[in-house]
Amino acid sequence: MQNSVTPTHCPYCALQCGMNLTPAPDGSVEVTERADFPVNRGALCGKGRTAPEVLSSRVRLTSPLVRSDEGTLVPASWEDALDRIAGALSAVRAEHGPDGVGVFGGGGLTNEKAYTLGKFARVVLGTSQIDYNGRFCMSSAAGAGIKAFGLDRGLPFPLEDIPRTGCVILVGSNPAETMPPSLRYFNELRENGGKLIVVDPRRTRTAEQADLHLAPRPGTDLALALGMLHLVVAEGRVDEEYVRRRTAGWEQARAVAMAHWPEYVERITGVSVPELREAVRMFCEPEAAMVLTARGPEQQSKGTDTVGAWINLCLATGRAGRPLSGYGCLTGQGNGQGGREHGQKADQLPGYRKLDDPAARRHVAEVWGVDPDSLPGPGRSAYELLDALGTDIRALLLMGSNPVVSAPRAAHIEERIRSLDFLAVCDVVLSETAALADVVLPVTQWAEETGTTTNLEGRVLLRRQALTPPEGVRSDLYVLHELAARFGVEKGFPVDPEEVFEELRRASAGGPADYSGITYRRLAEENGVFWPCPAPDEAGSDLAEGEDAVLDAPPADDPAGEAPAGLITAPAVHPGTPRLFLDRFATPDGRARFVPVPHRPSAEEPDEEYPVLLTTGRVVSQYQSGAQTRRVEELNNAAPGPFVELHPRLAARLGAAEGDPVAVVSRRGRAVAPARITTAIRPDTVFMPFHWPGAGRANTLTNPALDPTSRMPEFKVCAVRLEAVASGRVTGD
Ligand SMILES: Nc1nc2c(c(=O)[nH]1)N[C@H]1C(S)=C(S)[C@@H](COP(=O)(O)OP(=O)(O)OC[C@H]3O[C@@H](n4cnc5c(=O)[nH]c(N)nc54)[C@H](O)[C@@H]3O)O[C@H]1N2
Ligand SMILES: Nc1nc2c(c(=O)[nH]1)N[C@H]1C(S)=C(S)[C@@H](COP(=O)(O)OP(=O)(O)OC[C@H]3O[C@@H](n4cnc5c(=O)[nH]c(N)nc54)[C@H](O)[C@@H]3O)O[C@H]1N2
Ligand code: SF4
Ligand SMILES: [Mo]
Repeated sequence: MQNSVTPTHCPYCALQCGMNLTPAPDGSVEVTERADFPVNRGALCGKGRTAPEVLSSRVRLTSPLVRSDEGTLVPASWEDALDRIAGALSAVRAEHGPDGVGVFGGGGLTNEKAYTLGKFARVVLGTSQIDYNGRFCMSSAAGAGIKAFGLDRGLPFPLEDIPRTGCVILVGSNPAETMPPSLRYFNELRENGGKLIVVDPRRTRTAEQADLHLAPRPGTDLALALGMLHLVVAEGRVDEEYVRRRTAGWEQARAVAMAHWPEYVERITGVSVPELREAVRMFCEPEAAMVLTARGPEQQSKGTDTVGAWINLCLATGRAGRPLSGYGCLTGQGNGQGGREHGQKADQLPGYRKLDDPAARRHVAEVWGVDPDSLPGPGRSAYELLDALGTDIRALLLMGSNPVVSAPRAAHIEERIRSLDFLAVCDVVLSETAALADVVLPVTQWAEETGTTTNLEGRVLLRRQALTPPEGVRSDLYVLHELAARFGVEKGFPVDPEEVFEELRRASAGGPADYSGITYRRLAEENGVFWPCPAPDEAGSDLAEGEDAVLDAPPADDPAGEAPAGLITAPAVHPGTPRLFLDRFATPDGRARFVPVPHRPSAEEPDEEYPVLLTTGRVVSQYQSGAQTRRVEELNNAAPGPFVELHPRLAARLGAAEGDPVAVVSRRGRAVAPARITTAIRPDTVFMPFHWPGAGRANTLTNPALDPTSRMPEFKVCAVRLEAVASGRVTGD
């Protein structure tokens, strides 16, 4: 493996860009272009290019740490650290019952890790209290997708379809900063004569590329979509034939839209009626069109309904389940898609099965060799779980998240974490959350281990090991294997990722996210496989161990398996499903469902005391809680600290000049960061990126109001007031 080139994938976002890694004799690692991977065709953003720096032992953990009697974290042996975790979790279980132990996962974990973590919680700990940070990410889009289409997969088509459609509406998505290599698809769309509409309260780098930028007040996307649907009806643009043939529930949705007059919508959103009309024209005139949402409309206490309203617009105009048309969600984390399919979610079993479905319980329990009745029921959602720490949940095992920085109402959550009897964290660096732990385990990361992820297109990928991990670190799978053994469960928690994947295939067989036809070997030979991909044998789960499904793959010159049937030697493997819903939706009757969703205000609207709206998001050079990217010098120089983006009018009222410290105060707390003054934001709104801890932590301010369906917190809207900070050195931490 040493000194050879390994094709693999970036550790960070949901594009999962392909890259080649070559270790050099001096210990550094060279990243080079991997042009054969179609999603990014060699292009990488700065984070991907510099990702190997986080592999360096200068910035990472290389020994387990345990809290000493003096209260500091000190190095310990693996045996000691694992014994302490097993001992503490058993003690809590004995005293408070299995639900006294919580488990928190992440959408950055590979499918194998997410699967094993969910199994560990249910089978070894017997706890229902497991959830993950993906709940903070795209769970509202998932909820809406399931309601409307009967199935949730980020994009129902590959990115390569974007340049060939007629119009894309990007709602609350800023790929120029969050997925830079994907901009190519939108540029090609425009070169081909297609239109790009961006809906964002800020004129982002993405909005600057758009043919039309709509800048609604944060939290009003639902009204905006209703206003557009109203105009679609009023202007006679409904695709009646499609609505009749492929949907259900139109009359109720239509009635709700008709109650939302464009002038009323203009008052709610601040988007003018002519702009609305122009957007409708651009969207409806071409043959095909798409709506893509990201965190802007989703991270709202009405995120599920908001996405539902945009789906309604697609359905009424016949733009779903047809070539080059559809609704899609741009998922976020490296395995944001797969991480929500294999059982680390509170209500879910592998294969995107429901934990409260008796048939699903039977199927998975059989694969796991346990009694279905022994599986706990659904637990709490991420924020509710974190909020219960130190009360009903006394101990927590955390893998792949840094909630001290990234959870809403973070000061409260930090206090909850501190009140735990016991916290164990597996991480690659000493994150702000790991720093509070009783035991920290240093784990291997992307380039040092093999595993699969599922990108935003539903494409399952093999992220290959390219390097030997440093002394002292072990894999997350090793941790779960060893802990299970200490609980007397010797079998069923393999350390080898491929062995886990083979079991995951069987557990997912027949479920909505069916991976049973996918093998490591296939993934190594193809550029990913789109789920659902059932095993050739209908039963799926009957695949013989080690069976070589790939030998029956379609010929290499026909990777999509689209050659006339006669040319493929039977039995063919399933080619995977790049495009969903073309014949039918995944509902019992095959029809998509309209959901009648009236506008409603955000959980916290501005008032006299808190007159300004705060929204939050990302910058290109930092990733999430910053735990990894703040440790990379080049990225940190580019984005060294938090800031408050505000309009010159607000700044003038405050008497703040560029760079002056500004205090942002909400009902949850107060944050201070330098002013960044720009006309690119609405004058009633300020924006803060959330990548930093300390004084400028955006999540000190955010509102944990939850969406009733997805339990997603309202990261994108809360009410604040601004205060000038008189004597102002702003500390970054
Ligand atoms: N550089 C970088 N890239 C990343 C990440 C990162 O942390 N850093 N994280 C990854 C992950 S996990 C995710 S989830 C994705 C997120 O990717 P995006 O969703 O693109 O990122 P955000 O910046 O959170 O939000 C997008 C836009 O929503 C806008 N917005 C705010 N409020 C509203 C509103 O009420 N309505 C509308 N329509 N728009 C609103 C913001 O101004 C922002 O420009 O990025 C992934 N890629
Ligand atoms: N205000 C505001 N808050 C937000 C958002 C927002 O838009 N606004 N966005 C939300 C969204 S969309 C998301 S996804 C969350 C993300 O926020 P977090 O859940 O905090 O995500 P990360 O910062 O990626 O944290 C991942 C942690 O796991 C570690 N890690 C990485 N890989 C591995 C691994 O393989 N194993 C283990 N054990 N650890 C690993 C990293 O070093 C890091 O410490 O933040 C949410 N918070
Ligand atoms: S766009 Fe995402 S996957 Fe691609 S290099 Fe950047 S962070 Fe990595
Ligand atoms: Mo995310």
